[in-house]
Amino acid sequence: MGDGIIEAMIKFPNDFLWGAATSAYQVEGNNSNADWWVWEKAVGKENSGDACRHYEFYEQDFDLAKGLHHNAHRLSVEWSRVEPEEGKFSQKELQHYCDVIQSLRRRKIEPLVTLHHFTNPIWFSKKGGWAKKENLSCFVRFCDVVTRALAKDVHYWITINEPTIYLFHSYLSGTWPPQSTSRWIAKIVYDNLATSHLEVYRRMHDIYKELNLLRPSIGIAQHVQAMTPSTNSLLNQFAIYLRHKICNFNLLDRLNKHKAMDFIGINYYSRQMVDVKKIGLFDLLLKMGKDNSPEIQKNSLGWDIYPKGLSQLLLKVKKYNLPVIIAENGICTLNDEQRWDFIDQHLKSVHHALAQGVDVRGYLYWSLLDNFEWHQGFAPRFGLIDVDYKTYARAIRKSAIKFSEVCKTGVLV
Ligand code: GCO
Repeated sequence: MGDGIIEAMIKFPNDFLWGAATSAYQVEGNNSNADWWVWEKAVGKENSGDACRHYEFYEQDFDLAKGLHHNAHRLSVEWSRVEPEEGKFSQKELQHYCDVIQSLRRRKIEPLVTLHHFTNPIWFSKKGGWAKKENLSCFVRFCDVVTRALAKDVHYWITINEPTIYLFHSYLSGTWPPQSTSRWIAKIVYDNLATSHLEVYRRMHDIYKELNLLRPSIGIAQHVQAMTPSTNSLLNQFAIYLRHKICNFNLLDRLNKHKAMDFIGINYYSRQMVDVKKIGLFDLLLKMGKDNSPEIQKNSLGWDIYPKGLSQLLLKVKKYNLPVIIAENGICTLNDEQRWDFIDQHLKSVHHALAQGVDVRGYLYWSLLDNFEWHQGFAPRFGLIDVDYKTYARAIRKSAIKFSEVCKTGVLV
């Protein structure tokens, strides 16, 4: 009987992490030593500029998060700030991130720190970036420095955000810098990203031991997509099998084999409608159909909203037998009721997975603030908090208030 009642009122575990996620380049502003900074100007994309001026306003932003009952917050350390020139670390910028973490701690908000979130220092890209194996030691050194600086106040770390998405946009589709489209290079980059995680994971654990600190929890944030077939053809079924294996789970399988994850960060937004008519790698892995049926809602970028896909994927992740944190889940929309509906439906989906025994430890909405959505600029509005890009005024959305009730009580009504 008890279980039935708990299920009906949708109660999350007591120590659940509740909050939102951001990344440095998207919110801080003026990350002028990053490769993206140069690239967005060179290609004439909307510039990130001052972004949300979160670099200056982080205290106020964390006050807002605290007021919304968040007990966790995900942020990233901008490599190009901390190491603007190769081998020269800025004490001032390291101190800035120490201050940021302290300011979360003072508010009793658990920080989750990402070490790489899509951007690189200009000097790193000039050396060939992730395509050169000999460059990996640069990233490892940066992680070493940041770990030593923040270790005593940080328990949760994410080494690399969405390696497969970074790989896809930067090294396959050619949408993001360095706009490479060579499959050969992409394979090298993929291996280099995986190798870096393994190396950094080990080093970070060693540093914590050396500093006599409690064992940290180190993971990766993996972007996963649900898949539904346009028809139940064998080809569609085969494509779905391949896409799960290659795009969603290959990296996790690989890192898990090395026992190099203490938790799995899951970033979930949407599903793919799989519509394959021809055999061929491109069609099998990338061919998409469109679902224009009225019951499928879309966000303002046209991505399908598919809440049950989240629990389907969480059930697949159960095989790793590791704690899971939803490191990103969110919607860009100008309709705030749609935002709340999205959060509500996805939380129900997370709860469904919890009830099936998936060890989900937290949910971080993407994002705390409206922010710079990469090549899409500032138009997509993902924030719990609206940002006026003329005055930088923040306005809490109604969806944020509704979400804050769940953060406060752990109950979804
Ligand atoms: C990603 C990133 C974020 C995005 C968010 C919305 O998933 O691509 O982690 O930087 O802004 O996902 O697209």
